[in-house]
Amino acid sequence: SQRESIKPTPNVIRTKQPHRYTSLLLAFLLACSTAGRAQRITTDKSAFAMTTAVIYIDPAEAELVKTAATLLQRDIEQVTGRKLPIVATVDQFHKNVIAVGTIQQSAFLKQLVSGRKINLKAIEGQWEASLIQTISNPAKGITNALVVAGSDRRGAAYGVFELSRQFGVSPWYWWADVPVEKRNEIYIRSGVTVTDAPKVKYRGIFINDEAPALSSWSREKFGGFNHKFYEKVFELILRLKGNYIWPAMWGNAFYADDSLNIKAADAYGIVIGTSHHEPLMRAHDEWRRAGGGPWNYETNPEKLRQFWRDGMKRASNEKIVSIGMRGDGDAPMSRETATALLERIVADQRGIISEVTGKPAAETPQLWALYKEVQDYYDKGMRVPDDVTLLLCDDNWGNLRKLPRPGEKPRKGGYGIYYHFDYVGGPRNYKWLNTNPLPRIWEQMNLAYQHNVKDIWIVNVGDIKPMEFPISFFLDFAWNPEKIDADDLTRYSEQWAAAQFGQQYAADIATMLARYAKYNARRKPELLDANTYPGLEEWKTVVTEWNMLLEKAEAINKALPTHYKDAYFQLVLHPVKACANLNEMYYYVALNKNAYAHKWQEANAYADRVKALYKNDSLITQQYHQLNNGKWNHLMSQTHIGYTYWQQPERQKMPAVSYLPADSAVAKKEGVFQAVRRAKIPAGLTGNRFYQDEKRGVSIEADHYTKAINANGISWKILPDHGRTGSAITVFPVTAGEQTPGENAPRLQYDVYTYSEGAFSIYAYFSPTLNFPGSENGLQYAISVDDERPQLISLNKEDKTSDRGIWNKWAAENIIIKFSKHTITSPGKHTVKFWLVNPGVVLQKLVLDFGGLEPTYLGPSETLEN
Ligand code: REL
Repeated sequence: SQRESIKPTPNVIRTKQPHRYTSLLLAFLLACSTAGRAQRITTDKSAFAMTTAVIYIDPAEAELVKTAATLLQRDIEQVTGRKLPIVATVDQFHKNVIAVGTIQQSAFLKQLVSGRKINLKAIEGQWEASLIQTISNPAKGITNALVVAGSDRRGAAYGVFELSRQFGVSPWYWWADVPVEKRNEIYIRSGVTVTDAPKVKYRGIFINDEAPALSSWSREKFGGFNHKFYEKVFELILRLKGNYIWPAMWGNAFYADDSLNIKAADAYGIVIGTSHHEPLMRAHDEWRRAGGGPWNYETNPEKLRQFWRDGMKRASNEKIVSIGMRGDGDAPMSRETATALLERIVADQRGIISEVTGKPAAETPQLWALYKEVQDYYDKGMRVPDDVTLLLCDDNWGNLRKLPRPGEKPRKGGYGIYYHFDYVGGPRNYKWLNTNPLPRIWEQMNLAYQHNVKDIWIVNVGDIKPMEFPISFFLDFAWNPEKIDADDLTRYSEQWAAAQFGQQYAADIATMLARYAKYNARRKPELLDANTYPGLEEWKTVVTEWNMLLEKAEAINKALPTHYKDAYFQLVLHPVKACANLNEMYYYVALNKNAYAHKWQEANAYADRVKALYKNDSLITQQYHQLNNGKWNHLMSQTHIGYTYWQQPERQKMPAVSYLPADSAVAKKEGVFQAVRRAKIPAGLTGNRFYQDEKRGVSIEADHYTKAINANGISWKILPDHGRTGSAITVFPVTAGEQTPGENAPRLQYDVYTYSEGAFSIYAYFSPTLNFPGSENGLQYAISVDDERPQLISLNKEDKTSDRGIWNKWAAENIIIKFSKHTITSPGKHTVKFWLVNPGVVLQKLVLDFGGLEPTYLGPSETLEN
C-alpha cells in the first residue's frame, strides 16, 4: 500500500521545558516590583495640600500653558470638588502656590532661580522637558510652592498632566468615560525633584479611514471635524504626552473646514502635519474642491505651485511640512515618473517654503515619507536635502520595511516612522477593532529606536476609538523607549488597567487586553471566514479560547463597581464579546457546511445558530452605541461581515448557510450539537496525547528551548506573549552584525528523542518581519540537526513590494513559515539547532513533520512530555 512505501519516519518526543516555571516566577516577581514612574502623590498629610493653593501663571505665557493651567484647575475640581483660583501674580495673600510656567516667561520662576530657590539647569535648553518640585518658603509671605516648570510650553503642560495622571485623572477620562478618582485632598510629596523629557521628538497620531464611524459620530456630536472636535483630540494627545497629529482627511480638510481649527492647535500646542501624500499643508480634498485639474506636475505645475503656496501661507502654526508627491489620492505616480522630476518637485516645494516663510527652507521642519512606491525611488537613488526627516513606513500592517543601517552617517533631519493600527487596503481593510498586540508594536518600534529613528513616530489610529490601549502604549513608548523593556509589557498593561479601573482587577484586565489583541492578530476579524481554520477541531479550540476569555470578562464586569462599567465595556468587554461572537459565528458556518455535506440533521440547528450569532453581532454594536446615553453612537458602525475583496462591503451580509429538507437528514454519527460557549479546554489538549501522533508532528514553542547559547556579545531573549500562540525569541542587541554558524556562534538548541531514523521536515514560524536592512538575501537564519551542516535560509528575500505577492499571505496570516529537510540515521536523542544569522528575526515556533502532518492555521498545539 501507499503507506508502506513511505520511508520510515522518526517518532519524536520532546524533553522537559526548563523555562516554563522560571519564566512564570520571573513574571510574578516583575509584577510585584513597584512602578517605574516617580510618584508625586502621597497620603502624608503634612505634605503640600493642593486645594489650599492658588494656581499661578504668568500672563506672558503661551496659550498652551494657560490651557494646561485651566485643565489642572478642572482636574483638581473633578477630584476634590474644589475650584482653585488662577492668579497672575504671587503675593503674600497666597500662602500656597502651584506655579505652572516656562523658564522663558514665568516671572515667579525667574525670581526663584535668581533667589537660588530652584535650579532649572537640568531642563534648560531641552525639548519639552519638565521639572516638578516643592519648595518651602520660596518667597516672602508664601509658605509652600509646587513648581511645575517647563523648558518650553509643552514641557510645562506635560508636567501638569503628569501630576493629573498621578492624582487620578486618566488621559481617557472623557474619551473612554474613565471615572475620576475622588479624594478630599491631594497631597504632593516634598523633597523630590522629578525631571522628564521625551526621547522621540515628534510623537503623534493620524486620524484616518474615519468613515463611517468617526465621521458620523463627530457630525452628530460636534457638527463635524471642527475645532470643538479637535479640542477634545488635542487635549487627549497632550495628556498622553504626544505633540503631533495628521488630521482627518477623508473628504475633510483641517485648515479649510473651520478657521478655528488652527487656533485650537495653537492653544493646545499641537504640531500639525498633513499625511504622506498631502504636500505643503494642503488636504487632498482641497484639490478636488478647488477643481485644480490634473494632479500632475508635468502638465499642471503652475496650479499645483499656487495650491501649495496658499497652503504654506495659511499654515502659520507649528507644523511639519510633508514634501514630495504621489499620484492623486494616495495612488502611486505613473510608472514613468522619473526621479529627476520628483527631485525638481521637492526643490520647487522648498522654494515655496522659503519664499513664504522668509527663511531658508531648512528652518521649517519637513518630512519626506517613503510610503509604498516612494521607497523604491529612494532605493533607486533619489535623495532630499539633509534637513528633511525621512519618514520610513511600515507595510501598513505593522511590519517595518526599512531602517537606517547601524553606523550610517547621521542626517540632520533624522528619521521617523509612520506605523499602522488601522488600514484601508489590501490584503483587506482592518478598521473595526483593535488587532494590535503590544509585544509586536514594542518589538518593531524598539527596532526602529535602536536604529536611531528618533525624530517622528506617528501612527494611523483610524477612528481613535477603539485603539485606546495601543495608542497609550505607542505614545508612552515614544516618550521613552529606554524605560519599557519587552519584559515590562505585563507590568505596563497592569498599570494601565489600574489607572482606568483601580488596582483590584488590574492584573486580570491586563491579561484580557493582551489576550484579545493576540487572538485578533492571528487573523484580522475582517479576514475571518469559515475556512480560516482548516479543521473543525482547531476551530473549536480557538472558539473555546475566545469564550473562556469572554466568561472571564463578564465575571469581572459583574464584580466591578458600577461607575467603571461604561469604561470597561468600551475598553475590554466590547472587543471580547464582539470577537468571541464573530469567531463562533464562523465556526458554526463551518459546522453547518460539514453537517450539510454529511446530510446530518444538525445542519439546520447549526444554520439557526449562525443566524442568531449574526444578529447578536448587531446587538453588541447597539449596546456600544447606547452607552452613556448614546455618547458613542456610530463609533462601532464599521462593517466587518460580508467582505468579498479588500474593500469593505457597504452593508453587512450574513455568511451563507444551508438547510436540509426535514426528511433527507440522517442522524449524526459522532459528537453532538453542543455549544462551545462556556466549555473548558479539554484536558487532552494540553496533555501528551499527541505524543507520537504523526498527524500532528512535534510542535515546540520557540521559548521552550533546551539550551540558549549566547556569544559574541549577543544574547537570546524571550519576547513574552509575542506571537500567535505563545511567546517568541530573538536576540539583542538588535543592531548586531551578521553571524556565521560555528562552534562559538549564538544558537538555540532543542533536544528531541526519536524511536526511529529517516527523513523529516522542520517548519519554522516567524513574526512577519520584512527585509528592513534591504539586503540582497533578506534576513536569514540557519538550521541544522545534530552535526549536520547548517542550512542557510532567507526569511523574506522574496518580498519585493510589500503590497502584493507573497507579502499578502504573510500579512494576512501574520506569520512567515519556512521549511527545511533533514535526515537522521539513528533513533534516540537529537538536537535541533537554530542559528542566528541576522538580528531582527523573531522565532515563534518549530514544527517537526514526519510525513503525515495535518493542515492547521496556527500550527499544531505544543507537544508536551509526559
Ligand atoms: O494608510 C495610509 O497611509 C493611506 O492609505 C492613507 O493615508 C490614505 O491617504 C487614505 O486615507 C486616503 O487617501
